[in-house]
Amino acid sequence: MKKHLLTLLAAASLVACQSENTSTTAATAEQAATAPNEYQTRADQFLKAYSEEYVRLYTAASEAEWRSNTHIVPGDTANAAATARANERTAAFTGSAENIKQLKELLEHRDQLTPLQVKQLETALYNAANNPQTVADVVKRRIKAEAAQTEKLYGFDYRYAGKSVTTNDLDELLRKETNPQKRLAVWEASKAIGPTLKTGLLNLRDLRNQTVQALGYPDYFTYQASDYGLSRDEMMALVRKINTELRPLYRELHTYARYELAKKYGVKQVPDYLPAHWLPNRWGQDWGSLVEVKGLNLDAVLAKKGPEWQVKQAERFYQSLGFPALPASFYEKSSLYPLPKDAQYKKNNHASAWHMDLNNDLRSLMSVEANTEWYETTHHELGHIYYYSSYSTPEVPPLLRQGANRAYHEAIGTMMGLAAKQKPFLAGLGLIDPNTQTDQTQALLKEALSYVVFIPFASGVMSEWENSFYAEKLPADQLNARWWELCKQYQGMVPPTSRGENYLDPATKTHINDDPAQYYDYALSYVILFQLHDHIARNILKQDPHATNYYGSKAVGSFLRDIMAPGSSRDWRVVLKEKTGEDLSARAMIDYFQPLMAYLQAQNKGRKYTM
Ligand code: X8Z
Ligand code: ZN
Repeated sequence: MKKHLLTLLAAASLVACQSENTSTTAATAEQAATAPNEYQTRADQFLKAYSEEYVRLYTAASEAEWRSNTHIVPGDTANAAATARANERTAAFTGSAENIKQLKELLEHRDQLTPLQVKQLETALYNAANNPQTVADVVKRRIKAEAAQTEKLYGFDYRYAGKSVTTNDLDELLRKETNPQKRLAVWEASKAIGPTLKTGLLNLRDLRNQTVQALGYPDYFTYQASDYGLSRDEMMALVRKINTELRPLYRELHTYARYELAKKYGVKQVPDYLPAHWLPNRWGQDWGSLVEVKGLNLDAVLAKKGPEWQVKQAERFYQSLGFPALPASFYEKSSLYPLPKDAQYKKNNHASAWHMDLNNDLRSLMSVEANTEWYETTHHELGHIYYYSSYSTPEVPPLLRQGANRAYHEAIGTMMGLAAKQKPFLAGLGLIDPNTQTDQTQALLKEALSYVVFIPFASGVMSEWENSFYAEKLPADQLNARWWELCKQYQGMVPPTSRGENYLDPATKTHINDDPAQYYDYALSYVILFQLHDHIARNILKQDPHATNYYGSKAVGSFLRDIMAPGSSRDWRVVLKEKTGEDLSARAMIDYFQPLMAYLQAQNKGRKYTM
């Protein structure tokens, strides 16, 4: 995930920004171009002082968080305590009664302010709602509880077959192990962490809800959705629509997988729903590794190249589009690879990208190994890193150094990961033999098993569960039941054995704990990335979207930079329309996979459909 921690930068020049903000009127644009009015001068002074302090505090908090995520000694709470202190200091400032008062006052005169000022003030007020000091005690307890939950989450000792194992080990076993009994044991080992997080998560739900309620948001889910300018109902309607649109394709993939996996595991009676431990991923969110495409076996190539090469290669790809080399500090300060086996501490095992100082201190936390999953993730994380560096410019004030919306931030790197696996790209790099015949349908099937399969998980299970959890006050004795109800409904997946309320399977997903109520970001990011990819392939490269090679295209680089460079200073809807000619829509994603429908329907002929 993207760890968004504020930074200091040079005082932002508050020039009027072009156009699209709805509050812009010709009159205000004109005023801004001439002498600033009284309110603009006040806002300017306020934002300058505010931003300086914000960046200073945020940088300190980033450093503490970084330490908490990269150096975890179970039982030693010093890091968690330091992180809590740093976050409390940031909260005391961003949520101070005085700042909230000033922000609200200034925003009462929004018609007199420049669009860029309004955007910053709104962002600051949005940030304040996460930390209002009118409920200082609640905020303080939440910060402490979050630090403790992180420690538990990443300090957990996963055990399989009597030994400590990493999540990388478990993931690899789930991709490769063919014995169903062993698979069950691996899957269960991966879920052992759930119950340890239950008290903490329930406590966090209340504290997160109470925090944002102080500034008038009914619940934490609504608060997060408002960052897109959407109500909770609008957000849920959007993710449900995406899910419905991709459902016919998912239904074919689900049927196909049930029959193929039953064959693979030697089970005669094909189950109506997929047992979770049959799937090559802890949550059934990505089944890409089920299919191997002859002539396109990336794992074999990557194994020879090694993990460092993957990171460097991702950087080279971005550079080839015209992006700069990563600063030396990226390599010096990041934590990119698994810890040595004998390390006396642990680190966060989930990939993330960090904008430490909202300027040039860019870091990534990963545990890269040489395989397709990490190759993809490396491209994903560098997408965040290049997004950070694209908007870290004097034109973009610190408060607006974030994605056009959160989904854009997730979309760029995932799109680059998709592009970096297509045949012409791999052949262009000399990683595969361009003359080898490859089966295009199998290649598309493999992609669908990653990208399409993800949608019911992200826009269905995760979003619905968190909506129930935060906004609908899901009772504490129905947490796991609701999770599995959603898994069945959306993914057509069931637990291999009964999973009562003594388990907490949703909490085994990182984001449920430390990136709460925003997993729809990823679902939306997939939709957006296919829109961007479709545009790039057809209109910039003039290539088939299924067989592209972005490498070396400065035109693609400048297209992406145009999207990223303004940060959140431009409205995300306007940006999408301007860059692709479309509103947010699953159209491009559906079109991309359409050729697979006929193939899957033929494969599934005579098979029983269950969803
Ligand atoms: O969390 C991530 C990234 C970090 S922003 C590795 N992703 C989601 C996940 O792993 O569940 C990328 C795709 C979905
Ligand atoms: Zn991400």
